[in-house]
Amino acid sequence: MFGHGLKAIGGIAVVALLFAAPVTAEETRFIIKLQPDGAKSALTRKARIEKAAGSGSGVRHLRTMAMEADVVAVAGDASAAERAVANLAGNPDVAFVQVDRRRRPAINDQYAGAEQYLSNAPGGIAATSAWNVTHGSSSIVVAVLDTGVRPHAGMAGRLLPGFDMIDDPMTANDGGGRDGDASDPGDFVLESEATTDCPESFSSWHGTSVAGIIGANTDDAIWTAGIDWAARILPVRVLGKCGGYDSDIVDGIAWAAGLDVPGTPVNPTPAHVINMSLGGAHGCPPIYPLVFDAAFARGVTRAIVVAAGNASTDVANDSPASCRGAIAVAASTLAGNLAAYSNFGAGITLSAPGGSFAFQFGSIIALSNTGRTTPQDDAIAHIGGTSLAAPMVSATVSLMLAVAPALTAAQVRSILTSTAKPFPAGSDCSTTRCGAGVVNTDGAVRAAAATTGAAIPNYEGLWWRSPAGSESGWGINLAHQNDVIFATWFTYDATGKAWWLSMTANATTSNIYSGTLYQTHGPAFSAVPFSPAAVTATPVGTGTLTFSDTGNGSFSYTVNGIQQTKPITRQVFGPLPSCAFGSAMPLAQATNYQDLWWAAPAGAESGWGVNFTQQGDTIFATWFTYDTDGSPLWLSATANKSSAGVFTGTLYRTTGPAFNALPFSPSQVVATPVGTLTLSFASGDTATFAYVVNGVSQSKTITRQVFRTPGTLCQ
Ligand SMILES: [Ca+2]
Ligand SMILES: [Ca+2]
Ligand SMILES: [Ca+2]
Repeated sequence: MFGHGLKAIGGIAVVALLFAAPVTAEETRFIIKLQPDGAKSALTRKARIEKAAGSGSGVRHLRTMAMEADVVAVAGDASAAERAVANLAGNPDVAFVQVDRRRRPAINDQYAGAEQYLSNAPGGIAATSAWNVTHGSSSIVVAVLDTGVRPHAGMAGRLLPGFDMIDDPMTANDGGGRDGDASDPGDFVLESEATTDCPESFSSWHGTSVAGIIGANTDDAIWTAGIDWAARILPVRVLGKCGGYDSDIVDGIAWAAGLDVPGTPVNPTPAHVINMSLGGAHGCPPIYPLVFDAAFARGVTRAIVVAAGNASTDVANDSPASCRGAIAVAASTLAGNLAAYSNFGAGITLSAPGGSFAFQFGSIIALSNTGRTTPQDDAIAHIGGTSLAAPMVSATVSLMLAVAPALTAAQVRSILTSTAKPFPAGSDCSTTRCGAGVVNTDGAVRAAAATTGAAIPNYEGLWWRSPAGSESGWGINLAHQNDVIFATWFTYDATGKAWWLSMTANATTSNIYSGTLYQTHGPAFSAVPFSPAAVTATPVGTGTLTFSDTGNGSFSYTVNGIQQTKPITRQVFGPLPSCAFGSAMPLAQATNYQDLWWAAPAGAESGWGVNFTQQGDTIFATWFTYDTDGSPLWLSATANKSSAGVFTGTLYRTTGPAFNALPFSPSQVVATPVGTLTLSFASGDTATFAYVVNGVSQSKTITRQVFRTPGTLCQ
């Protein structure tokens, strides 16, 4: 089982509590947590444990650890030792006893491939798009509990000093126990050192690879691209030769989170995210939920991300991934299937690319070292495993915290799972097998930013040809809610008649939105009732909006085979409001009414609408509806404030050069008054839309069209 013997402590004392005598016989280690000392016995925990164990039990106190727990050793292999401590476990003074198991890096074999996992491919994490929102923040700290790190040139400037938490010098392989140097001396196992449990192996440089997935320097032309360009990596060394003990890992978690660990200095840079690409068999031992709870309670740590393990089994059989509070990450392929090696099951929180045996799905390129035993030169490795999937989630969280530092642990978990990419059709994954989906770095970062209400560039408003006025007569109105822009393009058909097309454009990055352009026919504007069922939308092409900032961009379209690209800019006729998605203020309280509106209740007359662009006391309204023959028709009005919440103006019907005319000559645009418009706002999201057009008078109640809750507010 897990009774890997302590080969030699060799008299190297860690703290005075340690027995200094060398150990030669096989021993099994346990973690013991006592009940609170209700008797106030004034005994040390060591004395209480020895008393509870009784004389002749063979229970030997090794040291105290975090969470007011203790590590003990018992002579004999695991089964013999477990029998020996059975009495101890039943003692009323003992809260729990668990075997101090060894955990291993959750790594697999080597693969060839590229960093496709960063892309917007179906199984990719869309980091490249997230980078349009943020590159990360150097004030965010990600702890990597692993084999330590090499000072790889691909991570230059990104490493904090960290700590070496490995207590057993044989495991540590750096000549001693705990120390302040978390550099990785190699975790190779020589033939002479090998056991059944611990086969001969080369050094893995595992911690360097994991750290590099998170924080390799990006866009610097060398080595790999990390997911977070700025966060600092806090290496906490807990794995060495043959992995590492639960007791060191738990102390490493406590230290990383900023909690007290006996005999160690307090971590001056507590970690916002803790990554553990490690694990081992058996369900969750009780010490892990304790330290997780304490880490979250300390307040800095917002996520503890754990690799699900590579045993192709239910994650319930792997720890600490199965422990309450962990974000358990399974490995997916770029096609959105479960990686062949990955653990799975109801305990998985979500998946991330881990590299695959199937070459065409790509694998993971990570920072490494050429040394087979001791460290030599910087290198890359082509590797796979849930070890690589977990840091993709950790880096996603560090980017989320860069834009929304106040997110709670619960919010982090909720955003990760709610934004995860659903498994594609035909995937062997389901939510009960591989978690909520594949981590969506872009979606998670945008959702995190939305909680602050300000971080996503918002392009809502009326735009026209740049430079301003050069093609006066047509325009495009953008209703922008989170990752979607609903665009209505006011232009002219080949006969010069007012004509509009609409597009639901989805974000491919924070500054590029693309969609299908539709021409819509429907009941005449004056129809009573207006029946949405009679509206038909026909795709006529595609459009892409690309923004260079929140006031300038380009509109590129292909309509009926005609391709054009035009620079566009905001149309300014008064003081520009500032618009944001997800404002804390309810829409009903807004006093700026800029938005896309439609008949109330929402959807009652789906098919027509009106865009309001409000700058100061002026609303420019573009009303998209249908002519008496059902063809698309738009009318516009400049409505000025006449009293509180009331805006009035003249409605115009416009003719002009066809949308594709070159040049588009504004002098050929003719605007003819056809009636009047009165807007009366009862609140920020309810109004009366009253008009008289060619003698036809109507009044309709309208409301804002919210297609991404909670909508966009301008003020
Ligand atoms: Ca050491
Ligand atoms: Ca060290
Ligand atoms: Ca790089």
